[in-house]
Amino acid sequence: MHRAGVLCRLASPSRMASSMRVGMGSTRSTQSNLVSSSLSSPKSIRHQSSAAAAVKHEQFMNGSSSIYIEQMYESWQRDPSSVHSSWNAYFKNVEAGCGPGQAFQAPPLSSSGSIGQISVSPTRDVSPSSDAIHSVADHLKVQLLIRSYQTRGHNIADLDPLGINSADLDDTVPPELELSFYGLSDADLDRQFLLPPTTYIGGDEKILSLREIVNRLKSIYCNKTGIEYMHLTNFEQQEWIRKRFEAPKATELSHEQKKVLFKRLIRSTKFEEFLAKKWPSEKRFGLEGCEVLIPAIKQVIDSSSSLGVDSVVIGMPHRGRLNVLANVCRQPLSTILSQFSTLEPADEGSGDVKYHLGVCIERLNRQSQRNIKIAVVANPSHLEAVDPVVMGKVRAEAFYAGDNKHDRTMAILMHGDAAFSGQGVVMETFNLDDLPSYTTHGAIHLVVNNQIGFTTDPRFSRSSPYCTDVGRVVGCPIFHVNVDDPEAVMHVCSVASEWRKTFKRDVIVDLVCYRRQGHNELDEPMFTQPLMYQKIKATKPVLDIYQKHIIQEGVANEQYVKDELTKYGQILEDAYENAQKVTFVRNRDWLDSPWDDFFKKRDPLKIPSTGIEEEKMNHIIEKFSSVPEGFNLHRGLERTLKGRKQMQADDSVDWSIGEALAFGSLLTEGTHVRLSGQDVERGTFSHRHHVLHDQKEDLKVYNPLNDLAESQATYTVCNSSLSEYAVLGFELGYSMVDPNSLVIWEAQFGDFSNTAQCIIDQFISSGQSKWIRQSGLVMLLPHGYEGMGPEHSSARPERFLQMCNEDDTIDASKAAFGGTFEAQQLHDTNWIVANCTTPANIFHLLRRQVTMPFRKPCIVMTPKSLLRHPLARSPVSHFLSGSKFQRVIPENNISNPSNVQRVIFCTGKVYYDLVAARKHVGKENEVALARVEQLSPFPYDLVMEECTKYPQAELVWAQEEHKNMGGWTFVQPRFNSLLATCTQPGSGRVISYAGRLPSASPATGNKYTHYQEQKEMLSKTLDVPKSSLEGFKA
Ligand SMILES: Cc1ncc(C[n+]2csc(CCOP(=O)(O)OP(=O)(O)O)c2C)c(N)n1
Ligand SMILES: [Mg+2]
Repeated sequence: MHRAGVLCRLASPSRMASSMRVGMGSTRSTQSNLVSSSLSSPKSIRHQSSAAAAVKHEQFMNGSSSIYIEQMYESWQRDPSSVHSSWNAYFKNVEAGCGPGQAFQAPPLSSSGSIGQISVSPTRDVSPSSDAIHSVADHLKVQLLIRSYQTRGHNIADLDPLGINSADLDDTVPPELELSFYGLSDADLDRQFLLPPTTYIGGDEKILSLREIVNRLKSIYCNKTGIEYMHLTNFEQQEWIRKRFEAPKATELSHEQKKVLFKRLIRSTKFEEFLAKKWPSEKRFGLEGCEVLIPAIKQVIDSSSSLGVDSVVIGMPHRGRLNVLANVCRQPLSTILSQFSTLEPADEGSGDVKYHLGVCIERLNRQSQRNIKIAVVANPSHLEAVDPVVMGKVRAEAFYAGDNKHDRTMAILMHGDAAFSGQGVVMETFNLDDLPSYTTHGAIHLVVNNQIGFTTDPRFSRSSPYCTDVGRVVGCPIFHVNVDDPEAVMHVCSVASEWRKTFKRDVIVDLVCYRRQGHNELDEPMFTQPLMYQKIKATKPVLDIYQKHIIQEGVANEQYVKDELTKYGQILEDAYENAQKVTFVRNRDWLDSPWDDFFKKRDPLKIPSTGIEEEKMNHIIEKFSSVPEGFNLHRGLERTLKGRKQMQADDSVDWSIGEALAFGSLLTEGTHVRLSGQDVERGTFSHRHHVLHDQKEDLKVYNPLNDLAESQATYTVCNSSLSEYAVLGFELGYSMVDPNSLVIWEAQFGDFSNTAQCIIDQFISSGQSKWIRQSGLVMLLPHGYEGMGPEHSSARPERFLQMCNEDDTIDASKAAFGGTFEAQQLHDTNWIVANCTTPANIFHLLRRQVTMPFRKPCIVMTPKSLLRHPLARSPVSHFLSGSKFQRVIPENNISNPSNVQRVIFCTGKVYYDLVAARKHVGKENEVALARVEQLSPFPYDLVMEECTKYPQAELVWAQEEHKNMGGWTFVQPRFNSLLATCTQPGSGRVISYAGRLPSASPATGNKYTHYQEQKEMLSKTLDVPKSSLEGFKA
């Protein structure tokens, strides 16, 4: 076990006792082993040594003091002279066998209710001098005082540049920061104290006066930086932070660094000023009040770049975004400025407002002299929604770069104070932090904490002291810093970068600032925050403050300042002039994930075949049906694997094999496949079993699809945390990095996808249109009415269909069916919505995602009962070369189409119910059943073929979903416009509906009602009385 872990575990009296027992004469590492064994053995605890017992039962021992005393004790063990003589005496006495209260005696104290109420019984056998005892007690108190500053100093730090709000919403002074709490007073200030090993405030000095101790603690912990780190459960990490803030001069910058900082502040400030001057009535969500954000990000990037990072992905909200694009990413100023004019877009896409746009650039970092790629991910208004998308993108970038520990790839996430504490996706994203298949090994978070969210002040928008408290859950250190001290900001940013590099964990920099304007530049903040804005009006911009500071310090003179201001002013004017010459805007300039050459080699309107060679199929099924020698497989799974082989032999393979063949074939062709979601490794319905668990050895697993060939691509299948919003966002981000991949997110039940609605609406459905960003992400959504109640029946296909961009009418007389019709439809659609009924069809659909010459998200309603349905099988030939995805599966069993009186179109699992019911009522020659497997883009051409085959027949759309749900409202206008305009026989017909009535709830919770409704639907569809379905069971 890690030493730090042990120490933390000891931070309670009982654990302290254990450590003392085993620590006597033992090394730290053996100590840790012994500690765990002693903790697990009550007997051994009962027989602990008297030394430990003595300490454990001291009345002064509590959770806080124990860690100090342990430090002292360890130090004393190594070298008795390393601790004060009073401690030396105390530990000697303890080891000599003094019981609790006997090793020293503290003097009585005056203050009541304080921790200083140390009263012990008189000594018996040992009587050290009363001076020594006094001194031990006072040292102990001073150590506690130091620890209290380390723990709570931030509560009284000077964090608010306005001086009106306390950043932690509490303006009281924690009592443990007062001398009186320990029974100390001003009279003690000049007494000398040996510093404990848990502080670096002394530098080379081991002894300081109490006055100096308090002064130093105040300047470190209660000045413009508030450091929250004592919640970390790792002692080494705490020590690391202490060193970086407590050591004298730790936070100082060189003159050169100060000048760089000043120049960056000029850019940040003057950029906003310039926009305000040129476009006074445009919304831009300026950075005024937090201008230091630009130098802060740049400092994080510089430091990280020096530490080896070469790719940074940034997620950020509206505030200051243009400034970041201009001054951090160095998007050409004229390109940014041209966004303020009303110019026609010159390329595809519907575009987005300027403060949502992304960008991706690669350039030399001047400070580190290393190349660095910086991407800002485009995002919607929906605050924090981009967080998981950024994390997924970072994860994928590192994956493809082989940067497994994220040494070279990292995320920077920016947040507003209100959104950071208010939005649940923040927590969901943090929760991915340490999960093996999701971790990005730490992100750096920067909070623009302007102490307001639109018109709501923090006292009404959060219930926790700081807006950053969510980060404590995952053990982030949190650095709060007053933006009026830009040098302090630079220091925390450097420490944050170094922290991330060292510990590969998240870190938060809380920039406590203000918002000089209203929520946007057109808003009047005095309506709601009159006092705050009076104060803001009287507050000088940080550039003025810092300018004065560097001149006073002699870092720069007036002339230098003037020159720098003029230089940047000229840059802005030149850019403005250039922007006037721009005649169009290009959405492509704002692409955050460009796939430069990938599609250039492909015919844009050709969908290659998706069948595979028989040999490949045999190999995959062979692997998918076996485990390595010596692997202890569950008995039930032995049967499952055997069954897989048998299905192939019987020429009738099931869903799990169809899926495995799709993944396996892509993997062997070099395409990375990633399947993520809740319980996906086994599969919610236990059909998949892609990760087999040895029954005798913990964590020994076998993943057959990762064992297909040496040269295969990686298959990642990972059970996710119980989140939809963050995990779907993550997978979307992952899918944005390399088009040669199949990235799939599966919902436990399709219904649950609605907790990720923002990712679906704002990114997946509209992402390409807004940001010309393609994604081939697949969403697998279990769907189907099987009597499982309102929440486990419907994946809400109607919603996905309603968001399709396809026109719901067609002029069939003019449409050019055949040729490139199918490819063109796919090219134009915003996403594909499918509901497959055969293993072969899901196989082809998944493969088509990768063979298509472009990328489209694909939403698939997937089955539950069909996973085991004896008819939902495919013959081997349906997977082989020459076979392809069937957008419509026509009726194939009717020999004489003229007998057909009714053609039933349907989609998904209801098909099998209809097949069985049709047989039950003996209508196999009169009723034709056609399956629409791809609902969107709507297969007009194939649907027309089906209608034309039966020109006299009635056309019915059957569905098990309620009338206001399912596919009906989507297909109805399409069928009818097709039939109205086609010139083939049977034109002019309309399609009628057979299914459940409209409803507010997706499905009944009552099994009986479910069966009644299902029977009703079947009787309507087949046009038979309900009584004829008596005894029928689907
Ligand atoms: C999910 C979501 N809900 C509501 C809004 C509307 N909205 C836009 S900005 C804003 C206030 C944000 O405050 P904060 O996070 O502190 O950022 P600031 O604007 O202060 O920089 C709100 C409520 C939004 N954009 N996203
Ligand atoms: Mg805010």
